[in-house]
Amino acid sequence: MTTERTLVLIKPDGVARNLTGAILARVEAKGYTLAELKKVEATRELLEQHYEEHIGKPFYEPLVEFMLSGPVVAAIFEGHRVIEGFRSLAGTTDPTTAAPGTIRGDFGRDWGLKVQQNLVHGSDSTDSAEREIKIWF
Ligand code: DAT
Ligand code: MG
Repeated sequence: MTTERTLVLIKPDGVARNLTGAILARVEAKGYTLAELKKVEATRELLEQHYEEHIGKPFYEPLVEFMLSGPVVAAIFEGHRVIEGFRSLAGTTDPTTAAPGTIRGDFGRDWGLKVQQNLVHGSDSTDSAEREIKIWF
């Protein structure tokens, strides 16, 4: 069995709404192991690297502004197929339509079409996980 790592971020909305513990508990309950954890004030430079694939898209600036609006909690979780598994726990990008039972589906609120306020980030491949972990840790 191969063990994978993923980067999980609790975004500023999740931290501000005191959902950090509830979100981390769901990931642990699924059976994944918390390897690293810290609270971070992101910088524009860090976010530019993290969201490099989205530079130039219409939602890029609002996304970066949102991620600078408060502290973020960064975690590394480990486990078999944790990258796919965490994204399944998180639910689809838009909290309004994310399935009930998922983090975004259960805790996401519609703040007026601000899709970026979707509580969590999870890496989407082994390559992006290793790239993102280097950026945040
Ligand atoms: P995900 O976080 O589900 O991997 P993504 O990588 O496509 O989604 O986008 C990164 C973040 O950017 C996402 O969590 C929220 C924001 N975002 C994506 N698409 C958006 C859109 N159409 N409008 C506003 N924000 C968006
Ligand atoms: Mg993504």
